[in-house]
Order: sequence, then structure tokens, then C-alpha cells
Amino acid sequence: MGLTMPGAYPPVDQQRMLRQATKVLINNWRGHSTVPSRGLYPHQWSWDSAFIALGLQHCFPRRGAIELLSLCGGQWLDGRIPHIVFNPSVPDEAYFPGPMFWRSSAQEGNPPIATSGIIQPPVHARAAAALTRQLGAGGRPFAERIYPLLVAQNRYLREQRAVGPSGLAAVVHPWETGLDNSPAWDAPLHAVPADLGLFDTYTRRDLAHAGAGERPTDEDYARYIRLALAYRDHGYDDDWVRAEGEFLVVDPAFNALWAWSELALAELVEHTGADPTPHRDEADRITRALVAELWSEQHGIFLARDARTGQALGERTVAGLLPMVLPGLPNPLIPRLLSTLTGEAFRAADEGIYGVPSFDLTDPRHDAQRYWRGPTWLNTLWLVTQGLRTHGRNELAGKLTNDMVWLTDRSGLREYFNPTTGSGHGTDDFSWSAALLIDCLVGLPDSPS
Ligand code: 2M8
Repeated sequence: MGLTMPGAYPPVDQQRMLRQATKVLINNWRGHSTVPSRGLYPHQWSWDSAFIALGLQHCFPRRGAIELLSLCGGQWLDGRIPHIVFNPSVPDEAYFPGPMFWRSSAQEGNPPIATSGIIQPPVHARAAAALTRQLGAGGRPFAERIYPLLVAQNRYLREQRAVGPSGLAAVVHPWETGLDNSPAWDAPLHAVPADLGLFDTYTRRDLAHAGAGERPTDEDYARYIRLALAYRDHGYDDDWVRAEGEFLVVDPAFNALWAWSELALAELVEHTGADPTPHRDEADRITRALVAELWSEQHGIFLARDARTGQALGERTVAGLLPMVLPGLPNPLIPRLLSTLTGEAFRAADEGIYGVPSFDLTDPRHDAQRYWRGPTWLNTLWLVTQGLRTHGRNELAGKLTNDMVWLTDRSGLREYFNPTTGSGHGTDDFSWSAALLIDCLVGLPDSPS
């Protein structure tokens, strides 16, 4: 079926695109979970699995449930869901840092499967709520099984990662934000020494799969390694890392997704008969804290904060727009966020801009092809469309959804896209691009589902 795209876009063959996206998810499936990509990311990643499950809900919902439960198989005793669950049949040298680096099994109480020791944004409850609706009779048993695991994930954030008087959660490594190489992390990250001597011991594997011009620099990679080693060598102790860690940042996207996940838990318990009120209260608490601590009236966007120095990090990034997913944001903030989204920094309504750039188009550090320093990514684009729909801005959400369809039709299911040319970059056959495209195609008028 051909869908005529509003605006400048020619019609696309939705059926063909849906088939291609489904094929990527089938090829990347490993029997219990989906790899983000077959070369660059050969294990299971935490927030990737949540986005993947949001696509699987439409074609293989049972597989989506297995995806999330298998990720939770790597959950630690303290509740953290690690950012990578390693596939034991993949050799250690296929990805760096691998299981031998993280040494998760040396931590008391951990599951037998090897994992990393850091976390990623909690999008999983949102995926679990969506799957529960799609699973029919299987929804309730799935909800009952996954709910306590997701509650423990959020308890970990509240008890082990809270910083400051309002108790927003801090991240202790740029990889925990998922927007790993964002310019917002430049100031706190560059305060961490870059020891290139670490590469005598450790070898980057990412450069075998993607161009150096599209990935982080060696200096930044050395800082990533140093931060991860220090956390590991202190037994992944969160009291230590909050007091002494060299990177401690409060990220608006991470915290907004935490609040959003509490709202999703409130939806989940409606299937199990438990009381949703504590989850709604927790979502309200986090939302109020976000506004009080991270909203910048001057910039018209949420800004991250360096919890070490107390300084706001002034970069305008897509992370600062994502609190839009929260229905409880104070009303006056919505038009402000919209004007930032459509203004010079992101130009999301412009026909010559595809999707939402991950970083301010006017900043000299904007790099349209380097990982998280400018390109459009489909997960953050999808989250922005969710936020717009939450606040009734369906027309702009529709334009951005069409951008997503056009980008993938033009350039394939790439990891990220140049927002001004639409060219594709990073790895190809990227799972969350496929999954979120499926979610968009199914939601379009004239949907092929
Ligand atoms: C990227 O991060 C990993 C480290 O976790 C890497 O660069 O090796 C990020 O884009 C992250 O958000 C994503 O979850 C991961 C797998 O797709 O890749």
C-alpha cells in the first residue's frame, strides 16, 4: 500500500518497509533477546531491549515479553538492571568492554549470567505496559511476573542513585545516559583525566564496525574506561560513587523517563489489581523535582546538572526536550518547550530538517554525523513524538513521524541520520530503528497492520 506523505515527501510503500523492519528484528533475534546490531553491539542492551519490545508488540508480542524477561534475568540483587547482559556464546573480544572487564560475577548476590555494572534509562515499564495490552490472555501473567522486577529497578534509583534535596537520580557514567557522547557531558567528562596508556591494556572494538569520524575520540574513550574501572574497583558501591566518583550528573531525560516509567507501572498494576496510587505519587514527585531543579527559564529547555559542582550544563540537547512525555508538566512550560523544539536549535518543524537533531544546530560543536553530537536518532525522535501527542500537538508529531518514515526509506535502518541531509550513519540493520519504525507505521492512517 502506498501512503502519500504530507509535505514534501513522495509516497512510500508501507508494506515493504514493514517487511524490511520485521526482517531486521528476526535476523537480530538470538533466541531469547535481540542484539542492537550484529557487528557493533553483539549482546543485549538495556534500553535497546525496551525500544525493541515496543516494536515487537506489533509483530511478535510473546517475543517482546521474552525480550524484557530475559533482560531482567541479568538484574542484580540491589535491583539495578545492567546496561548490557552478555551472551555467553559470543567471544569476550567481540565487544569492548566485555564480561572480563566488568567482572559482574565477583559481586555478591548477582545472577550467574555476566553483565555490565552500570545502568541505562528506565524505559522498560513503558514497554511492559504496551506488551501487556497486546498479549491478550497472556497479559495478566506477564504483568504479574515483570511488575516486581520493574518496581525493584525504580527502587534502586530512589535508594541508591538519589542526589540533592529533591532526590533526582544521578548517572555515574556517560554510558548510563544512553546519549553517551553528548556535548552536555563535555565539561564534566573533560574534568576526568584521559590516560591514553589504558590502550596498552585495552583495545577499542567499535572502530572495526564504524568510522572513527562517527564515534567518540580516543581521549573520551580513555575517560569512559577510567570511570568504569573506578566504579568496578569500588565494588559498584553507590555510596562511594555518589561521594567520590569523578562523573556525577543529573540528566533530564533519564529522570523524565523514570517518572514516565512510574506512570507505566500505574498502568501495569491496573492489570494485576494492585493500587496504582504510589506510582502516580512517585511520578508527581519526580516531575516536580525535574521542574524545580532542571528547568531553565532562560533557555526554554531542561538542562542537565553537574552534581559534583552544582553547575547547570548549558548545552541544549534533545535530552532537555524529553520531559515532554510527562502529562503532569506545568502548562506554561509546554509552549516554551515547543518554541525551543521549533526554534533555531532544533528546527523540528522545518521541511529541510529531518527529525530532531540530538544537539543544538547553532552550537559550533554540532557534528551532524558523530554519535550523539548532532544526528537524529529514532529513539529520541520517537520519544519527542510521544511527548507531542501527550500534549495534543498532533500536527508536529505527524510531521516528525513522516520524517522517520522518510529517513528510513531513503537511508535504511541505520543507527542515526544526518538531520540536514538525511544520510544514514553508524551501524546498519539497527534494531531500535526497525522496531520504532514498525510502531510508527502501525500507527499511521492507512496502516498496513
Ligand atoms: C551506544 O552505547 C554503547 C555503550 O553502551 C557503545 O557505544 O558501545 C549508545 O548509543 C547507547 O545508547 C546504546 O544503548 C548502545 C547500543 O545500541 O550503543
